[in-house]
Amino acid sequence: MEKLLITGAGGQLGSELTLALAETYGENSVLATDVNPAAEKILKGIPFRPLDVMDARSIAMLVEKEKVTQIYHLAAILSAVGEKQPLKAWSLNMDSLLSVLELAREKKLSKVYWPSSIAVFGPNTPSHQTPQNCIQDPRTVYGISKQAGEKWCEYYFLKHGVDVRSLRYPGLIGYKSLPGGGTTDYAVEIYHKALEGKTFTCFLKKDTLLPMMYMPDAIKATLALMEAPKNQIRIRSAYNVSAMSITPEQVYQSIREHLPEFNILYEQDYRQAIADGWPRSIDDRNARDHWGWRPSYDLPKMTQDMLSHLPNYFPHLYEQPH
Ligand code: AKB
Repeated sequence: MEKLLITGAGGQLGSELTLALAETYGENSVLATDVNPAAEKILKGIPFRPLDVMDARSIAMLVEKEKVTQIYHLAAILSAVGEKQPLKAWSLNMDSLLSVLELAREKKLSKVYWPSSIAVFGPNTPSHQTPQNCIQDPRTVYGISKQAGEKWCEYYFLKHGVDVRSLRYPGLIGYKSLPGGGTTDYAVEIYHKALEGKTFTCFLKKDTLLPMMYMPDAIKATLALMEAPKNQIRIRSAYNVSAMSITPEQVYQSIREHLPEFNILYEQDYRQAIADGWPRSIDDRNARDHWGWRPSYDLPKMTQDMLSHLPNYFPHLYEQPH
């Protein structure tokens, strides 16, 4: 029987992916971990252990004790926070990945999942329909760590046969969890502010076009990649995946279709420079051809879904005065 260990299970992707994995493979096949013990609360009874991914020995002991066969290594410091703590971001993102890959080699784990990002690209990358293989010149520590991480994943596959798989996620938008420290976080916060009836101050310019994906699509892509037969996975660095390309103004206008009173202000900060170096759109034909990737959500469908589900997930934020 497979046993899946998830690191960073309390994070934006982790909290949703952990629930999806528990639903797909059964709660007892999943062991959620996070450095923050409070993550246990949002994981709805899924077996949980506190775990600091910087502690390689503790990961190894948990893998041994719990007979773990697969690791979903999601813990990371994202682009915006990474720029504030570059050395910490580098060591957390890289050292923990190397500990997981080494463990996978030593213990012959059956699979490893590790998320990459569009942050591997930079200002000299072709920005429209960014190809799978092209110049990558990341300008953030997060992006550099994802670029190096991709090469390490490929290396462990080629040299040691570790079945490690990865996706280059665009900005992720979901209603079940809050983002933590990314440049694309505005696209989640804007929905919260709209429902709270407050003006949203956007830290990116109104016409900043970025690739984004609704969380159900991100989960669908991850499960499909991990379920695909080994011989269909022909890219062992990380696959480009894409769903939609949108600007803050387009997100704002799509919300106003439902909440016409909603207001926005634009006040860019240091995250604008990060976003300016990232692709505008992504060519994901390899993911489509190799393992059948197809997104289901565009902007109007996502906005409708976000606005209808958010109040149930964060009811304390949206209680109406009596
Ligand atoms: C971030 O903004 O840092 C992340 C990402 C695109 O990887 N959401």
